[in-house]
Amino acid sequence: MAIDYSQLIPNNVDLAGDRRLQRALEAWQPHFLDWWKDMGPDGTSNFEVYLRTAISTDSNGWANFGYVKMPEYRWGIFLADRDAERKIAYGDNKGQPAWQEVPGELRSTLRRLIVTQGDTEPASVEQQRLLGKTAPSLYDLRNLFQINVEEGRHLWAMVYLLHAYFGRDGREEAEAMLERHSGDPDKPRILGAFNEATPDWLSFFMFTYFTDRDGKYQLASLAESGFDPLARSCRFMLTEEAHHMFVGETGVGRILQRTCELMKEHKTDDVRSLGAIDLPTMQKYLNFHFSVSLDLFGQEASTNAANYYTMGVKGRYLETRIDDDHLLTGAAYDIENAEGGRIVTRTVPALSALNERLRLDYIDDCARGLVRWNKAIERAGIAFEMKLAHRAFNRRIGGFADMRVSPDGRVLSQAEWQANEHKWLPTAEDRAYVTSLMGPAVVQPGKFAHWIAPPARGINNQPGDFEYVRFN
Ligand code: BYC
Repeated sequence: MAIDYSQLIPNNVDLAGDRRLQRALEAWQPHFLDWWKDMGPDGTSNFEVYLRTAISTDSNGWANFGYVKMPEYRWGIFLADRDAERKIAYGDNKGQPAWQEVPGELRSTLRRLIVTQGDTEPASVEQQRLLGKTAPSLYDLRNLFQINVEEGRHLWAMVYLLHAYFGRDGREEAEAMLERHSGDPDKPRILGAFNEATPDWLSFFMFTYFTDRDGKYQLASLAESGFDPLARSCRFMLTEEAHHMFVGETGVGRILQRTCELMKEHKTDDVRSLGAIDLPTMQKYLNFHFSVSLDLFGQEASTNAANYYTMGVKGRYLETRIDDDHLLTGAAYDIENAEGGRIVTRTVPALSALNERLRLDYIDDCARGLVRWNKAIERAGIAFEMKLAHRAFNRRIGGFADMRVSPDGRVLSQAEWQANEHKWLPTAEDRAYVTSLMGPAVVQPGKFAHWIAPPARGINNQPGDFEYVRFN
């Protein structure tokens, strides 16, 4: 379905056909733009950036490239096409037509999920606000801005749902989305990982690898929602999300590549003396971002998750491809959990284990990128392996939150943890070192900061010295 760009708010939901909704969203738009000015990428209002903008939601139209002045980016409302035959695939309402309106009894549950999802989007823009000042290249700067504008659009996607389907409460929630801020002690963002700082590009790449991947899994679960407008919104958001994880995977990969090149060339592990990021420090950043992202899946055993599923508001990853009854009422599932200070495997009702199951799907997906990174390290002839920490490591949410566990899954005393934490998580000194490498931004086309290798190919197949950002 083509997107109408002649409107103040580009959309493919026939906004012009609903004047009240259109006016309400047009009243929210300046608040969003004020927020972008205050909390979005710092000092970029004159930049022209080679961005991709969706002109339709099908495979030909969603990646249309051209220079855009960032504040003039056309944030809009794009839903994947409607399947008029779509049925709810699971839970008590399995087989019923997908809902086009919010069922009264599910109103607060759905609103809460939409608000939680929406809140993460501006949060990540806020977290990345200063990174443009230290970009390692124009290519990376452009990718940062692409991610920022799309996260802004993902906020629009959720705000549209709130305005269109949740009346006054929804409008209030949409305002509150711009009032909470990442890391604000009084009005923080809802989920933990979105209140952490993203102060440097190693953190940014780890964030886009691990935390955006939570986005992929949560959006995929919400794409199974019985509430069809939510499902269609999430389906389109997923197409954009893939690029964010690509930026993370290749970003980490390029730092690794540079480090390995220097290790080989100078026959040393001490690449800090050569101005690069050593492999153990990268592992520590990985441990941090992986563990913080694992928390985003919630409790291992969750009645919320069971209720979402039974009610038909949030499914499993690729629900319709799973071969079972899609009710799960009698089914059981094994999960690792904490009991009496030990990690034990327990069999629990499958319905209550849905968060954990999604987390396990996510962990498998995370592991795939590590295989590729490790192959590159191996090809360089270096004996080092990046590893995913045990999922009980460094947790704040769920059964493991009160335990101390090493990256290889050993339960530790507090004293053992304290004695070793500096080996597993970035220390203040590690962070200071990584920060010291950052900036000023490298802005000559085709040039890259010393600590990162160039990408294998350009965006939209542009040449290596392409001017991805014009500063005017
Ligand atoms: N931090 O029964 P549980 C993305 C709360 S990322 C703080 O397990 P549930 C993106 C929980 O709210 C994807 N609180 O809860 C990425 C609950 O509170 P109440 C974001 C937490 O509901 C990068 C209590 O603990 N989308 O898109 O099953 C850049 C009990 O927990 C946390 C979504 O998350 C936490 N980490 O699961 C940009 C999808 N975890 O009820 C964007 C929508 C749990 O006791 N959200 N709690 O007050 C959900 O599906 C669920 O809310 C959660 C939590 C999976 C997050």
